[in-house]
Formats: sequence, structure tokens, C-alpha cells
Amino acid sequence: MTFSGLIYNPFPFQNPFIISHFVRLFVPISLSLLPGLAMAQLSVTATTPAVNQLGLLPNATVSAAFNQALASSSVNALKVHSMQRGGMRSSRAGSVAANGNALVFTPTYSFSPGELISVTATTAAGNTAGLALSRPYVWQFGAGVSGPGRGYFSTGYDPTLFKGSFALVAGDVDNDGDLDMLSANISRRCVDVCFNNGSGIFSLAPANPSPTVRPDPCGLAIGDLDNDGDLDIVVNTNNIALMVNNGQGFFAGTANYSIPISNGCGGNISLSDLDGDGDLDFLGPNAGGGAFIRFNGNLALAAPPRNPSRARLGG
Ligand SMILES: [Ca+2]
Ligand SMILES: [Ca+2]
Ligand SMILES: [Ca+2]
Repeated sequence: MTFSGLIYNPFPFQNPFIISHFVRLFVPISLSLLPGLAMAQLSVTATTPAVNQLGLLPNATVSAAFNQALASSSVNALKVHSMQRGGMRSSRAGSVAANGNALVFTPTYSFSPGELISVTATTAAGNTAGLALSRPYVWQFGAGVSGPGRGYFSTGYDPTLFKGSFALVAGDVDNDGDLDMLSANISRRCVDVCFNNGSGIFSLAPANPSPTVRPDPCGLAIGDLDNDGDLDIVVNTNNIALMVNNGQGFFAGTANYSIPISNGCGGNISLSDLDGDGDLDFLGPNAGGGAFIRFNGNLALAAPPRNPSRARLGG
């Protein structure tokens, strides 16, 4: 039996006519989709706590969720800085785990009421195919407060330990679980270090209570600058002096590291991770106008600042 007219072809993709149409119609469409597939960037999709969230429970975990499963090496990408307790340290500051699409930091001690927490997911985060996070993700949130206070300040006392002080900060510099006080003293050209007895009563540190800082300490900030977990000091002296903590609230008698700035500092200093690499950088107002911004390097190597020139905003 023979059939005329249409020729039956049981393998249509061997037909040159169909093949040419397939190539013209479907190959360009497929190729147009490939870049989208290849360019699927690893990104942060959510954080816990949320950006700028207040009222956080003291022992809450901190996590960043991504759009893809993470490689186990990504645990090194999450950096948590408590501005009153210090940075992450294995002996007391908790650890990070990579759970599927998320990096989770579990603290081993509570955050201080109301303190600011700064977190960075650095570009060390990568998916299981080796694709890194394209840009760091930095966010902040405030720890929750509790207790009977409603903003009425009727009791307290006036310690005279800080005569001549120009600026004060609170932080647990001796790592005993209470908040101590540090004062930039412009009269005596030093930083006064005062320990808390746990009830808000302060006394000068027994060892090296007032390390000298020259020429004119008029502002200070504390944060873990060398990534060993304890709080170090940055002092505005019309230059910038850095003093590293030994973990017990002992700071060297003179600055460990000094960074010159042009025109002097016009006010107090702020510490935060400005370049998203997980460490704390600092910025402040330049007395000559504008601002100065310095990125953190390796203190052990006394590396020069990456941007020694005067920073100008908007130009
Ligand atoms: Ca303390
Ligand atoms: Ca430190
Ligand atoms: Ca940084």
C-alpha cells in the first residue's frame, strides 16, 4: 500500500523545514533566557531583626536570609558588633551557623538594654556553586528595653571622678557584664577609665586609670577595632588616637596608633562599618569643613589609612 500527498515522517525534528523554524523561533528565545539564569546574583532577602527594629529580646538570634543555599564557609561572612559589649569573640560572644539559605548568629550573653547593634553580611558569603555575595549588606537595630522607667529621672548622683571631662561613653570594657564609663578629659589630657560595681557606682580603674592622650582629647568612641571581642577606644585629640584594650579595661598609657587629620576634628566620632567588610570604620566632622572618613586596616601592621585625603561630601 502506498500513500500520496503528505509524506508521513515519524521523526519531525529530522525535517529540514521544521528544524529551520525551530532554530529561528526557539533558539533566540532560549539564548535570551540564559543571561538571566547565569546572572542569578546571590543576595540578602530578609534580616532578623529587621533593619532599625526596636524592642528586640535581649537573647534574640541575629540572622540574614539569602535567595540561595549557602556554602558552609559563609559562616565567616556574618559580623555582629555590639556597641556596648564588643564584637564577636569565641570565648563569650556566640557563634554563626549556615542553615540552608540563612546565616544565624546565636549570642551567648544578652545584649544591653537599648544598645545599638551593627551587623554586616560581607562578600565572604557564597552559594554552593561558589558565587559570592555581590555587595555587602549592613544593617542596625536597637536592643529592647524593659523595667519600670518611663523617662522621669528623679534619683542618681554626681561622681567627681570625671572633672575636666569633655565627653563620656558607656561600655563593658573589663568584660564583667556591667557597663563602665570612659571620659575624654581635656584638662588633664587623658582618658579616665572607671569601672562599674554592677549597681551604677563607679571607681577609677585600679591599674592605669587615666592613660595619657595628647594633645587635646575632646571626644571619644568605643568599639571593637581589632576584632578580638573587647571594646577599644578612639579618641579625638585634634588628631585621632586609637588605644587597644587588653580585655580587662587596661589601655596603653599612650596611643597605640595615631592618625593625623587635617584641620582637627570638629566634634565627636562615630564608629560603624562604612565599607561593608565587617570591621568598624570611623567618621567625624572636619573642623575645616566637610568630614573625615577612615577605613579600618590591620592595627598590628600599623597600616596607613586607605583614604588619607580629606573627604568632601557632595564633591
Ligand atoms: Ca564592666
Ligand atoms: Ca578589641
Ligand atoms: Ca569596615
